[in-house]
Amino acid sequence: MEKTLVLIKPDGVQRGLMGEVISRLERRGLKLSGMKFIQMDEDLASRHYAEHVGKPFYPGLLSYITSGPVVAMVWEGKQAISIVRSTMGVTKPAEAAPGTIRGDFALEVGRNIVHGSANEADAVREVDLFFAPAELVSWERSTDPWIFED
Ligand code: DAT
Ligand code: MG
Repeated sequence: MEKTLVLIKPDGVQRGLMGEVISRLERRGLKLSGMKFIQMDEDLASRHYAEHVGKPFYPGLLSYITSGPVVAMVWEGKQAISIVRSTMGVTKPAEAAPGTIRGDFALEVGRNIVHGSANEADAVREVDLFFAPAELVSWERSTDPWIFED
């Protein structure tokens, strides 16, 4: 089972889309293993977005992600990383397919509602950045056999 970090960014929170985002991941069949409502500070934001330091959009990205509270979550499942990414839609909402979170609720890259880890290495690093091991819950879900074949 893979774990991946999902953030509902400040625009998603402000626009009342927390339930919508959580609901889509939940209905898809992914399993929640951690969740917190936090205000990211500059230190956490710069560590989270370290790969983007020096890019032209970096200052705007940092002020956006620290502009209000976010929901940080860990979702688990077979291929959870790519499933979250495809459920979110591509980075630029104008190009995101309708039916995806970004394709249904967003228009601009600087207000794209959600974050999902891009690959296995990023997922491990990002989950570790936002959650202590004791904050993650490993639990049996009675519907798992109806979602996962084995
Ligand atoms: P993603 O969030 O889909 O993983 P990313 O890691 O390439 O995308 O970039 C992180 C965030 O930075 C992205 O959600 C929005 C912002 N961003 C990326 N490319 C951008 C661009 N060309 N102009 C403005 N903001 C951008
Ligand atoms: Mg990314």
